Amino acid sequence: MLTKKIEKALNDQIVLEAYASNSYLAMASWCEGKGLRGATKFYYAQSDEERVHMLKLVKYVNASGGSANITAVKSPESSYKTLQETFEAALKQEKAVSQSINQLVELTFNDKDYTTHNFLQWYVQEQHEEEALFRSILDLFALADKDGKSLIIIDNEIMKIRNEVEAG
Ligand code: OFO
Repeated sequence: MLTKKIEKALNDQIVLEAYASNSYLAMASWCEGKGLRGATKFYYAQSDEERVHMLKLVKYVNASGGSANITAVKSPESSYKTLQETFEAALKQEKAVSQSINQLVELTFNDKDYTTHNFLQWYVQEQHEEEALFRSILDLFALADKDGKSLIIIDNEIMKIRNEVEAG
């Protein structure tokens, strides 16, 4: 059974995951409009993953005697100047989500809710992987500066990275 405090914190996290999903959807749409096939595929898939993260929380809250609230989510940023800017914004967003997960973990530990604490470990690991993924893509842009690689090469690399993620 969730305490009211933890139920609220989990509901806040549901909103964050929904926002992350919408935000990647907006980035996918922006990339699609620019003909960037790799980044389009990457962000559509990322948006789907964030929706799965949201659903896991919704189901956990409901299965734990709480009520998952589905609320309005603020509009995501939808205009960018460059592809690199989308990945910088994405990494910033992932860092904010990681911080929120860490606060949730701390809250469940302090309240001795070890079931939720255990449930959240999956998110801790996921955030670690996602931050690393976005950093590795931003590294490509740093390389491009030095070697003069074109945007299309970076986009192909992003397609390969996404395919590797899907292949596990
Ligand atoms: Fe939900 O995994 Fe990142 O944000």
